[in-house]
Amino acid sequence: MKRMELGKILFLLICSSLTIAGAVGAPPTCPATDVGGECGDADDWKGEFFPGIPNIKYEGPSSKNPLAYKWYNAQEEILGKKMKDWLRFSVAFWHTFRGTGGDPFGGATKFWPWEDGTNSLAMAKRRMRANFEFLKKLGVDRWCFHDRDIAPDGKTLEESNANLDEVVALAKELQGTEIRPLWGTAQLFVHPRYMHGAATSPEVAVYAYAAAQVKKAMEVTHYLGGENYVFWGGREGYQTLLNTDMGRELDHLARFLEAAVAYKKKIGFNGTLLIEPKPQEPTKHQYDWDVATTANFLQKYGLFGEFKINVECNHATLSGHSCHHELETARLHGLLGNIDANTGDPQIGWDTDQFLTDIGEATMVMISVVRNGGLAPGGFNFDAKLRRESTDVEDLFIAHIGGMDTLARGLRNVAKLIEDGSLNDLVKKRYESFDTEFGAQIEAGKVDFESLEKKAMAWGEPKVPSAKQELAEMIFQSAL
Ligand code: XLS
Ligand code: NI
Ligand code: NI
Repeated sequence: MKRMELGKILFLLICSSLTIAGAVGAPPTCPATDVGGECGDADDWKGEFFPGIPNIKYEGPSSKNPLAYKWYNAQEEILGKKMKDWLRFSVAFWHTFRGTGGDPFGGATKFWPWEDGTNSLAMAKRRMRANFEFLKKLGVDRWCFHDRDIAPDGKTLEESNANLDEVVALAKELQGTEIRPLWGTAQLFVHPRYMHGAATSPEVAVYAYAAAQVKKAMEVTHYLGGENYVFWGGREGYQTLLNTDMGRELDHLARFLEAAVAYKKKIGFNGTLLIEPKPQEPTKHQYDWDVATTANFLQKYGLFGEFKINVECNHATLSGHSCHHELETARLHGLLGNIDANTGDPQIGWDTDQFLTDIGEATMVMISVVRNGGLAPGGFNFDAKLRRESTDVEDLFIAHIGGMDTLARGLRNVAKLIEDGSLNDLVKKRYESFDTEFGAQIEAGKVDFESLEKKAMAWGEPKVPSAKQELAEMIFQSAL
């Protein structure tokens, strides 16, 4: 099977598993550690969901304890800010609590002890309790969710909204004063009604349904104290242009986003609206292809200033860019709002959503974040999942600890690079010919072609210096 075909099928399977998680495969009939030993009311869980897992603490780089931070020390100050304020980590509910490990060739591999094999409302509440115990043990005070990961779809929109309200009320109680959503979003890609898109569906009834879902998802995000709201256009794109009026679909998408801006203001939600680009998967071509395409879309429709961008590293590589490129492009446009922290696999051509473990990559990511002065009110959302073969509850912790330590290490490396200063000097030196009177005039837009021609003739053939690329790489490596 061709790589991309396999990728698409895999993605669809992952997406469908978002709503039917627990119903796939053969889950255990009763939770392993259920004190009463009964599977009646799923909100009956007694005791800890993660017995034996301690609160995760910083132990420093020499620690060999897999359940400890080696580089992430929340309260430590680096470059004038606490690590926790640079990094603002968040757990993605869908991967951590709804991921099944399914792939195109096999069903679920993960059967967490608290799952009863249903997608009931009671099960949704129990899962929410597990989420908050997980966050507290990890020492992370932000989480991200889709409406339909946290509460089951009902038979009608009213019923779905009521389900959501019930779970959200519990989440609000469990959040306490410390924990908040980094962002919320609406799942507009799993249900078959969205097969042609949501805001870009040719069916007006689907457009309306999607709007109603976003309206509700914005309300609950606001109610929970969410700091941002995300639009990922999972099916806002096309499979073939032969049946698609692309101009009309883009206009519809812009109208939809305009209405979201108006509603945000109406309900007094002060969070940032974020668009998350992705070039393809599940559609052949998605409209929010990459940061530059999204920036142009916002500009064209007069939406600049109302939205920022959520850069996902694995989406960056799918669009043929590095994550660093996407972050820098967003930053230069004043659009860098949040990062979906994950990574792809160099040999697999789809969105594998792995936890970032590459220190060099993390250092480049953190270069952009530091240049941006941080991400707040955005942060780092672990849009990342355990691989199919990782099936212990403990692996959920190990994966997050690894991802957090990698980014923390990236931050420490940026501090080293800044302190050393030689990479900065190298870049500055490359452009020093513009640090002249004439160069400054060019940069100020005061030099016309005639004066440039005069200079070119006076100067003769330019002497072109080396780019010092290998030296730049050597300096960078020495900080890792
Ligand atoms: C899928 C996206 C999705 C968004 C939220 O590829 O990354 O998970 O982050 O809808
Ligand atoms: Ni994402
Ligand atoms: Ni993704």
